Amino acid sequence: MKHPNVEISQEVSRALNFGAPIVALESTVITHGLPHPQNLQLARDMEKQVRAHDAVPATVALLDGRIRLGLSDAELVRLSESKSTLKVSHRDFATAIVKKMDGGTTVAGTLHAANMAGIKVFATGGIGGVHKESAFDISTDLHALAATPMIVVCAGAKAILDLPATLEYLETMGVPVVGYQTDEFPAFYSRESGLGVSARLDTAKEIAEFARAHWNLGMKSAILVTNPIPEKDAISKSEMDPIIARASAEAVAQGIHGQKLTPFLLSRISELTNGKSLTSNLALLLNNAALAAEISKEITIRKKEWAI
Ligand code: PSU
Ligand code: MN
Repeated sequence: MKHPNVEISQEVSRALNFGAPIVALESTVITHGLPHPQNLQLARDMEKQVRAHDAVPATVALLDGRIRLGLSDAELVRLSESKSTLKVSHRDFATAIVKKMDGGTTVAGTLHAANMAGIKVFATGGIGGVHKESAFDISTDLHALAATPMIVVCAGAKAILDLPATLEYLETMGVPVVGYQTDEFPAFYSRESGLGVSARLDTAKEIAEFARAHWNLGMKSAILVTNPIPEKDAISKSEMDPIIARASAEAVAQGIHGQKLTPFLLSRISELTNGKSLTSNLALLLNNAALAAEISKEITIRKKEWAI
């Protein structure tokens, strides 16, 4: 793929040419989701985890107004240290390009860029969704999931969101919500939410076959694979609920909304749990990178035969 605003690293380019397994990684988690220096550690560990599972990581971000897929270590450092990066969802790409800015791509932004390059699998922590604090705050992530044929591995969505409304929205938009080895939609820090998924699948191979069946029918949406946080790192819903309610009330009281809302809630929750939520966050991200790599291997083995 050649595009004047897009630059793909040599390693990712080569993997694309050879049809080798690739996992796209987002970068809002680095620029706006986690504090320094844990964000840098995480960015490095995500890449390492993908490699340990025999796939090539493609961290997506904007640097000097260029859409980049595959970053060097020095570029990860730069992204993790910068205080003036843009949070890049669909409507922000052009801003970053004309102003030659650095930016972290959200789930929506990463989906768009990775799909342009022909990557099929993407690992993240949690997707954006329908917020509780104001009636029209619905993340672009949901629209991007409806319109982009990729497999997105996440740990569900944080209970900072209105989870029933988020799931209703995904249903309306025709996005399959797959539970990996679970019948329950996971709620990020917690394995439980009391909400269901549209299908349960137990292996990476089954997920690849599911994607093929979905796309072969002409469906254009993503497949959202929800992978519960490992048991040992989970925080129970009853422990998280009051903390989330408090962070949410503070956001309303301080008039925080729009793009700033998610980062505010994430950092307040980390403070209110004395960093316990941060440890969980890192663990689930690595768990998702591993599953995404396994799925991308299953996809690439069959890519030619399946013509996807
Ligand atoms: N949820 C998390 N951690 C995150 C995000 C969401 O638990 O870091 C980030 C993701 O990059 C997601 C974005 O795509 O926030 C959604 O932001 P908004 O709600 O403004 O669309
Ligand atoms: Mn929003």
